[in-house]
Amino acid sequence: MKHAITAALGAMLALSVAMPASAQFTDRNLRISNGVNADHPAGNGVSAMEACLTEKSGGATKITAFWGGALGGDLQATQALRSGTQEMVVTSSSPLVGILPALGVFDLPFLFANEEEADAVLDGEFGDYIAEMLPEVGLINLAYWENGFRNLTNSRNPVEKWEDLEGMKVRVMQNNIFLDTFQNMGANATPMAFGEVFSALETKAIDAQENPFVTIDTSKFYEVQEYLSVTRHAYTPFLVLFSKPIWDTLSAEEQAALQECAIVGRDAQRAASRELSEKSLAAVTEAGMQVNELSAEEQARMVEKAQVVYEKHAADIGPEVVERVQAALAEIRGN
Ligand code: TK8
Repeated sequence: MKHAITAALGAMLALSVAMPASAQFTDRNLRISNGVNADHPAGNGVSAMEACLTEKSGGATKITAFWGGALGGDLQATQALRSGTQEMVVTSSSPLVGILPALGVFDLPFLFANEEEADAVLDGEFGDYIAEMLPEVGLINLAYWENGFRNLTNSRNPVEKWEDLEGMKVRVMQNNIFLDTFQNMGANATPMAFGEVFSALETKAIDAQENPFVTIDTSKFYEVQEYLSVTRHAYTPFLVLFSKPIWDTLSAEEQAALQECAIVGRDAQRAASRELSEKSLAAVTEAGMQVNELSAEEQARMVEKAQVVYEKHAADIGPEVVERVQAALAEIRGN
């Protein structure tokens, strides 16, 4: 008897020594979705994350990505995460303000001046502070990736000052802060899911939309839009979200691998986004879009015009949230 136990223990010990790290990983296929196409830098991020997961899990953790809104838009996919029917989504924060109003902070017009500020705020304490609010609504934020600075395109006229928006039918994300930002400048803003934008532009149901250069390029908006005005009116991040109900069934090793690999993905994704941004601008110009920068003076007038949106929405976002982001930015800017 004693002998048998010793033998069994010995066998177990041998087994645990021989066991690869992947023993902590169950075979899983994680579905991740996004509204943009696979050639968007989000694709680079997912590929890098996947390679990292393959290595850490010994091949047990797999990702299947769905592009072009194949699993529904940002909001629909995020709701699927909350109910535990989909594992992951790369989503703009903007359509999720109905789920977590604090996310509206990223929709405040002209909040970030450049990528360095966005990175410092998102990867710093403020980003953690927002991420800590998400489990309560059934979501885990693994990392902030880049969507980028948003610019306006339209089929009507160049926008060189905010008055040029008068009566323009502009598609905005499903978000009241964006809606007010454009209404306040005289536009006729319409909230719409991303998946409907191309055909709404094509049929001229709307005149305009706003997105970063890479999206204007990879979603082929240049085919149905004439003018591109470099407004840089908002930097809305991507959240890389994981379903909380599914997260709670993962091993600690699986959770740690996902967190680490989302950061590996982030670095690849941001690098790709920044590299592609200028190339995309060149590509859409080449494709025939008429591009205009705003003069420094008109840019300043637009920023000034947008200030009322801060006052109007601070209460909804949460005054403390707005104060905290402004404090973080003041620190970065050294004032
Ligand atoms: C992609 C979206 C999109 C966003 C928008 O899923 O809706 O305009 O910028 O690119 O997140």
